[in-house]
Amino acid sequence: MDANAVVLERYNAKVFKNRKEHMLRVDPAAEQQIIANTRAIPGIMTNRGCCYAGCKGVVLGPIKDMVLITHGPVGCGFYSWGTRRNKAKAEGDDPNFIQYCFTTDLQEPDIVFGGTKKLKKAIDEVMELMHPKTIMIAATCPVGLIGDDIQAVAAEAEKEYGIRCVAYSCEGYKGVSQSAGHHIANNGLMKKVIGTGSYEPATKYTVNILGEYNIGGDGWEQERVLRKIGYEVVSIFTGDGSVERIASSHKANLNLVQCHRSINYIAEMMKTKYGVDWLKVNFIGLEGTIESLRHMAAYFGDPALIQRTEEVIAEELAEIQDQMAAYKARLNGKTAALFVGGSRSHHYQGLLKELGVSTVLAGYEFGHRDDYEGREILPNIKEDADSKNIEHLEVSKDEQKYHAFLTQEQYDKLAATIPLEKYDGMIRDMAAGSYVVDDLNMYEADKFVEVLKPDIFFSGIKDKYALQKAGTLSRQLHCYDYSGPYAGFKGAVQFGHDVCMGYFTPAWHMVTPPWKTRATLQGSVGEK
Ligand code: CFM
Ligand code: HCA
Repeated sequence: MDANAVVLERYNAKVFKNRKEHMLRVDPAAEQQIIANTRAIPGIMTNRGCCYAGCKGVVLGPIKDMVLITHGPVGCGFYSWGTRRNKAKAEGDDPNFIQYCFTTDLQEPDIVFGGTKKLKKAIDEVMELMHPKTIMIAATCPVGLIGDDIQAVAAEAEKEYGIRCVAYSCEGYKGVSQSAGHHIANNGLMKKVIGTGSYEPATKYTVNILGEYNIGGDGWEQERVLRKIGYEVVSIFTGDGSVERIASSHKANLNLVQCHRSINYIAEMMKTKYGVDWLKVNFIGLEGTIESLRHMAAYFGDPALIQRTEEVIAEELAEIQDQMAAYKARLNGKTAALFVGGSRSHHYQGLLKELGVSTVLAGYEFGHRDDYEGREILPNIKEDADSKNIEHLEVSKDEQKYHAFLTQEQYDKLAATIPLEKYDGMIRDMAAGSYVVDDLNMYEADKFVEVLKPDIFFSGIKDKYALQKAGTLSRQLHCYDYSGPYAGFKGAVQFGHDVCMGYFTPAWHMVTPPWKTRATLQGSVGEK
């Protein structure tokens, strides 16, 4: 039986035709394609967020030493206040503004007469109360509709206060999901921040971790292991991030790309502008972590570094092997469905396999085709909805240079042996017969659960409780249900612990939901 066909059966012809293209059943013998990053059908309960969420919430939100002002009605700032678990610690006497929420609280008169005065006033207040060195401004839908010139306000603030002030036109309606917001945020960082810093790395083996937002402390765990080996992490984009470090990130020798979806733009632009190579890594799962560490060591090519890498791998593994084996013994043979934003549905499959759990269904809210199909077979993705609307950075030929650290010959040799600037995509890592569904909606999630009966459904806050009330364990892969870290060696154990804890506490099976015993909606047609 084809689960996709069962799910699609319910739809009318038009919706059927649209949704069919967003689903497939994995066949490793075929080069499979999927439609992604297109507009959700109006009326369908998509799980996606908006452009503002991707720019303000995801990419800029975790930068701790700046004030981020939401220019718009109060709801956008308020509902994006403290909802993502991007942890951050203050460094020395430097400020950490992460816990605050700043918004201009636009009202009807501002919509009629313009909101720039209020924005200027907000900047004045922020300067008086917080004295940040950097202010960033994120626009919400009405700001774009009424045409407030936020760039001009930012330029004025830079002059008046001698600070860095960057405005982002990331109105929620732009693009088709959070993804457009990542792109806008990346462009702003590239134009106004990266390349301006004066921090000088102390060692030769310097890296940035791109697309790591320190959810539940993941970035800290990665940094712990990297430091132990002998790397210096110049900056993390943007988990526990600081403008100061991001500004100096061009001085690192190698960019590690954890979440390809949200930050491949910066990796590309830094390659073009500063010659910094990038390497796709995955620090989720033991195999992923080990492979990533080995690729990094191979990139730098120093025998001492390669040896130290192996020592650290052996040491870390020895510490956790027994615990991993104990969790595996309990979880072996279970099945999982994964539906997260644009990279975790792929990244977690390896870790689950290490715990004996196989993936029967996986999908992204807003992944692009390269996230599903890999990027080396899709050099020019025509249907990239973001690219249609959003400017790409132009970098002059003069600015391009190869990395001083490697000769061209060395570079070519390395690129041929380790997967520099490549990404394999999710489909090719999945088992034959498993399902891939893009932009899954609540009806489809319910139906797939009915047909495939996964033991665990990894998802987010929007569907967690509906799934659990219907009897399926659901763990949140966005916020880790307030646990974590899940990255690296120690994180793998924490993940195993949390999944076991959830699975062997079958609370939801013990309650009979009211809709199983009585009608919850009643009425009759035609009566007055
Ligand atoms: Fe990248 Fe993310 Fe993700 Fe993402 Fe997100 Fe997130 Fe996510 Mo939520 S940047 S694509 S826009 S890994 S916030 S830290 S958990 S949907 S899978
Ligand atoms: C976002 C943020 C989010 C939402 C999580 C969820 C996050 O998309 O704007 O839906 O559970 O990780 O916090 O993805």
